[in-house]
Amino acid sequence: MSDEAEPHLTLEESEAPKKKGFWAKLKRGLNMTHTELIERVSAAVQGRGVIDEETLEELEESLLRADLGVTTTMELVDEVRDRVQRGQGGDLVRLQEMLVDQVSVLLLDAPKLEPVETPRATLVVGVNGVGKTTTIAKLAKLSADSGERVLLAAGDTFRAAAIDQLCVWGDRLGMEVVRQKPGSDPAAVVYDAVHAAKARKVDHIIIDTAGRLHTKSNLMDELAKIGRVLEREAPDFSRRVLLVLDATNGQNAVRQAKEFSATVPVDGLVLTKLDGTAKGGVVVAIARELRLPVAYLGVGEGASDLVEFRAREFAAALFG
Ligand SMILES: Nc1nc2c(ncn2[C@@H]2O[C@H](COP(=O)(O)OP(=O)(O)O)[C@@H](O)[C@H]2O)c(=O)[nH]1
Ligand SMILES: [Mg+2]
Repeated sequence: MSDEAEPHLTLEESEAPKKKGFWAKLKRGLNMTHTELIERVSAAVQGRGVIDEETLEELEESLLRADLGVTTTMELVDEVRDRVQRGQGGDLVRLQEMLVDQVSVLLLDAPKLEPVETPRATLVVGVNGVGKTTTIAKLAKLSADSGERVLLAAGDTFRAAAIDQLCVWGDRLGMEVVRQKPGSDPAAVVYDAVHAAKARKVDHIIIDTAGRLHTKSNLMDELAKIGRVLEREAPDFSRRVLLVLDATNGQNAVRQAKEFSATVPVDGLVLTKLDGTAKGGVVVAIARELRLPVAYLGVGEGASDLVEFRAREFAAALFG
């Protein structure tokens, strides 16, 4: 699959990212969803030789099973039906092209993550198990690969194992991790991290947090306190909050994102574990319903298994 060519891109938005392996990683990560979306529709179109109501029904079911959500599914199916009636139908390839176009348009309409200048502090939030710590390692690698000095802050002080896990990543990546004892105040960890960062001329501090949704007010207080520490101790650092969601949770991830973004001001989303689900269409549902920028996609457990979210490429990997 790594030999596969980049899709032919026409929209102005999508100068293909030059990062090596981007397309191969994205394709591999979305493989299960792609199969879910294309296999039965493909069999239907090829079996019947036309795009008719029955093939449209297959398409509708596939879109729903891949978790694109009811609204988007209905819009897509209606649009395909319209085009077919206007004589733009045809074979499977034509159908795939239509879907890539339509989904790109939907995704391009969603907000984009504003780049923030260095030095910057990224706060990573999300419920336990969604992939926060792993995502931090990936973000750190991305940052370091682009020449930035990175420092990690073990702000999930709730469990010793969480601190240790971040330190293991720090060792692997050759990055400093600022930590304190389990149970200590995350804002104090951030305070230490900021001072270490200034001393070492760090460009990017990435902060792990214990995102426990059942203690919403605690979470809010905790994040507000971290915010105040950054404001006071590092006013020159730009800040952003990334919410990590597990794509294998499907529509539950949508609910989680709604709850979180009502509690915490979120700048962007990271959808993880796309490699382990046939429900990757949830990315489309989330991008449209939440009006929050999807920033990155997690496509594996390794430090390199993160790709930037790009609308056109994402649509092409789903349906192309
Ligand atoms: N397959 C896959 N596994 C992932 C991905 N991101 C995280 N994981 C796994 O999900 C589990 C929980 O991740 P972790 O970073 O500890 O989550 P946290 O509790 O939110 O910090 C670990 O086993 C990770 O290896 C991903 O993109 N793909
Ligand atoms: Mg963690």
